[in-house]
Amino acid sequence: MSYRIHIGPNIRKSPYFAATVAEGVQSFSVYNHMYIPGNFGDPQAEYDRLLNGVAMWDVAAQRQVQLFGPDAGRLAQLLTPRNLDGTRVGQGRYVPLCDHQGYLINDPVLLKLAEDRFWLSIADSDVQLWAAGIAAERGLHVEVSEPDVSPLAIQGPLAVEVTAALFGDWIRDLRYFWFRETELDGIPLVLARSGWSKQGGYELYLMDSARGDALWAKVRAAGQPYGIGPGAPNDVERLESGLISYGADMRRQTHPVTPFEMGFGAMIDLETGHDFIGRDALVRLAAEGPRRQRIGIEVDGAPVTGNEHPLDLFHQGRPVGFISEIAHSRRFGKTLGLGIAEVGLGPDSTGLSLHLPDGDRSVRIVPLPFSA
Ligand code: THG
Repeated sequence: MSYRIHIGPNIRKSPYFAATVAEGVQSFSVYNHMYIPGNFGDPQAEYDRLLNGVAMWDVAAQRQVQLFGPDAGRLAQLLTPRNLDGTRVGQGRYVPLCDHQGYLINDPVLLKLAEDRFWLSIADSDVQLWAAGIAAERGLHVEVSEPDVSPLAIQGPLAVEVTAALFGDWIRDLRYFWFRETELDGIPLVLARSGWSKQGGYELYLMDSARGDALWAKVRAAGQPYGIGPGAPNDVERLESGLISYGADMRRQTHPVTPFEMGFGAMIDLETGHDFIGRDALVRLAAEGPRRQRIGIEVDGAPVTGNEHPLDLFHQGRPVGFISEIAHSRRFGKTLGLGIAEVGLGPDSTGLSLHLPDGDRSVRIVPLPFSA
């Protein structure tokens, strides 16, 4: 390639931007109108740290949408089909958001900070505009804003040691997706047990963007004995682990998908009658039954390292779905892909293929989660 994406004032910089540049960041992507590091020049070392050691990621682009006020809880429940009854202060939940047609528009982590204060830690779409619009049109008493909050992830099997060294042993007992408001030498933050990998870890939600360099340096120093190094959300690991990436796997404007198709059916509560955006559409879709479903594939032939856009999936020449992301897994010795396809295609289907830049490839549907 002979072109570059330029850095300019229309895209925001993370509070960790300077720190990641100093670490030798080699590429950025754009997520929630903010640069997010892609890699630091040695993908294999970054993958190995995530699987066997510990990595630190600038994930400030996981922006927070804050709901604050007496109707904050009502608005949170209105935004997601997941039943939030029983969610406690200090607890996080994975909460798909749908539009009125029942299509997914984001899949945030919800943090309940207080009875009247919630954060939606969002994937790549403009949830603040959406939530503010819904709140105003429904006459709710709630402020919707984007607070000065920027997550830094510590991921990998040794993340627990690094985080304990920084905050103390209480962090070992934190349950998955739960969090606590705390500070690190006066740096205000929320510490959560979460992160976009299946290797375990924590996320530090920095609450003062002026302290990005300081927080980065403290985590790096505490991680030094454990071989910590920089990294970024890892496409190979996330495919191996079956994590969903809104924007890659689905996007409302380009490749819309319903929660039933995405495999979120068990999270959707249509029984209790609570009101939420998209309810009527989901009731209808549930009655009809899904026409498409999430699939995993293995790609035959030479390793494929990635794809620049969703790829049409063909069955004996007929388009039957799409593959959203492909990556080669050394661990499993296979090229893996995730996608959406018509129901009825199963592991026994033959004649499935993709058009790749270097020619047609046959592929096989395999059960999720992937394995070696
Ligand atoms: N952490 C935080 N914010 C985020 C993400 C994150 N915002 C953007 C994006 N990631 C939101 N999407 C996801 C998708 C998957 C998960 C978390 C956020 C995830 N899924 C687990 C899984 O699928 O196995 C657990 C799901 C569950 O138990 O309900 O962790 O990573 N702060």
